[in-house]
Amino acid sequence: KFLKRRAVGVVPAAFSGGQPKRGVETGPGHLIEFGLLEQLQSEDLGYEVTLDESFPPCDSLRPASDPLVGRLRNARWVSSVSQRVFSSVRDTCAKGAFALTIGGDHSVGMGTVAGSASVYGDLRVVWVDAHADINTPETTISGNLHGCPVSFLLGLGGTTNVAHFEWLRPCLTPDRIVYIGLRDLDPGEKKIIRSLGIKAFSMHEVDKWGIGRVMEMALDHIAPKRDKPIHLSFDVDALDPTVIPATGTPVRGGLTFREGHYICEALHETGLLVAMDLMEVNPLIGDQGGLLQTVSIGCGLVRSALGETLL
Ligand code: EXY
Ligand code: MN
Ligand code: MN
Ligand code: MN
Repeated sequence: KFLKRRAVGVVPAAFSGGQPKRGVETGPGHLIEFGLLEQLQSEDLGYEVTLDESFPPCDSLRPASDPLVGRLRNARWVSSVSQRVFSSVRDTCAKGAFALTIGGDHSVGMGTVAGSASVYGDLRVVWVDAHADINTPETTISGNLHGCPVSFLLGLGGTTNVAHFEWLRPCLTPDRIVYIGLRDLDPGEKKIIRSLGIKAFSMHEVDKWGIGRVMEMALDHIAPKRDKPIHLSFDVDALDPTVIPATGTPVRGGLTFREGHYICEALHETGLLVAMDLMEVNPLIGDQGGLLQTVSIGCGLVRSALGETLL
């Protein structure tokens, strides 16, 4: 309904500055090496695929000095990389193509969603994650910005006045985002979600209703008439660590392989999906077998969101 062309623009967000573990900046390279782009071009899917090859390597945008901004770490670096991601996603969406961002840590989610929202003013967001990523500069305990992108998108708790983030303006409201897969929230994040009444399907709700019903309820909340553009921000740590071992902040009790794919399939079926992020693939966590499994399943999730079916 919204995409004008059967085309995908890929942003390889090779970035790790939103959290302390190295390795996650090599996630995009591994996904591409595994054949993600060819898979999307294959006979089955048949997309025209464009890789943003001008995306700079992680360290090239790293400032010489990046002092703490309050508790926030690497604020200048996260801001400049996120702004770069923002432009690339915005340009892809403006061309009527599907914007696919592969990561890389989830801090750049502020750039991906801001980018698609700048083209699709009425954007809705499905945030699939073990974590809510909604800490503010005041509530964050770790100071890691991959735990904060949603609060920047909503303009919560002083995020509109954080140094270096002047380019980022709030582009989302609490009624336009829904969470799936949550199970590891900081106390301040729970308070924010409750007080803003943000719709969230934690693993408890997935257990209770099943993923089929959860997807219906999630869509009824953000697009009751099924007529709004949707951005899927998928953190691979939403899946159980037995399924996705190569990620930096694994939390037990996660989504199954099929539940993860079902989310992507159900969103594709709506015909409303305009953008997807696949984030937090960290090839340096765990062994070679776990890496291969993570990368192969990561590619499968993207293919499902872009229309691959089982039959
Ligand atoms: N809530 C914790 C923090 O703010 O540091 C953990 C965040 C992990 C975020 C990962 C990307 O989803
Ligand atoms: Mn997460
Ligand atoms: Mn995340
Ligand atoms: Mn994570």
